[in-house]
Amino acid sequence: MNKAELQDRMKVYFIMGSTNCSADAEEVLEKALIGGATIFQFREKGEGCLEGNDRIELAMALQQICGRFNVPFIINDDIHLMKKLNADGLHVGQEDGDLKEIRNAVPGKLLGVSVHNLNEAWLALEIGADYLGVGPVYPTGTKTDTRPVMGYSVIRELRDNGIDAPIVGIGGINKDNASGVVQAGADGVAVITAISNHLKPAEAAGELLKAVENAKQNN
Ligand code: 3NM
Repeated sequence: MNKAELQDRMKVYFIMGSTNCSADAEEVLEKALIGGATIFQFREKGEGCLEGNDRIELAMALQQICGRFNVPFIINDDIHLMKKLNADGLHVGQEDGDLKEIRNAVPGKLLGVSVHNLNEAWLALEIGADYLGVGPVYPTGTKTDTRPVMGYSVIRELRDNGIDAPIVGIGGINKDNASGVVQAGADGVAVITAISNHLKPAEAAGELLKAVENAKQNN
């Protein structure tokens, strides 16, 4: 995938695992993709999450759904699972290990890295990250161990300093505040609950896509 295609894929970056969903995870994903989510990350983490075979089986089912929609399937922080499923990519945070080693372990796959400042962004790009996740933009109740809320400032700082890699903002993003993230310089928004907890995930994804595309047109 070239950079322009990846930038396009960042528009509505849906992330979830079974514990994030108010309904069946497979149904939620299918509806999100019908509504217009452009990329998906499987993140089966936290209290009550699936383990062992159940986790692998859910990942495989979600991967199949992504395949039907031709949407990239990314695995959060689990090189072993990524390789087992031959997923499209891996997303890691700053605490998930040595970035250079991780890059070398998944050649040819998409690699996303969560960053929180300019220095982390340069280091991630230096080792060959394909895109950056920046957050939390807004307060989020979904992940408890986040860095302090940063608003749009870091996204803007990265762009002002010449970073032109694909960027998604993350943390507390919904259809009403998504446009500010794109105006600050992000290519799109990464969300969990705005879609996973919505009664109508297709509608939620569609509204996010519309908000992002409108903001891009106005940029
Ligand atoms: N990472 P919601 S915030 C997985 O700041 C994750 O790096 C974050 O969930 C970061 O869209 C976050 O429900 C949770 O706020 C995002």
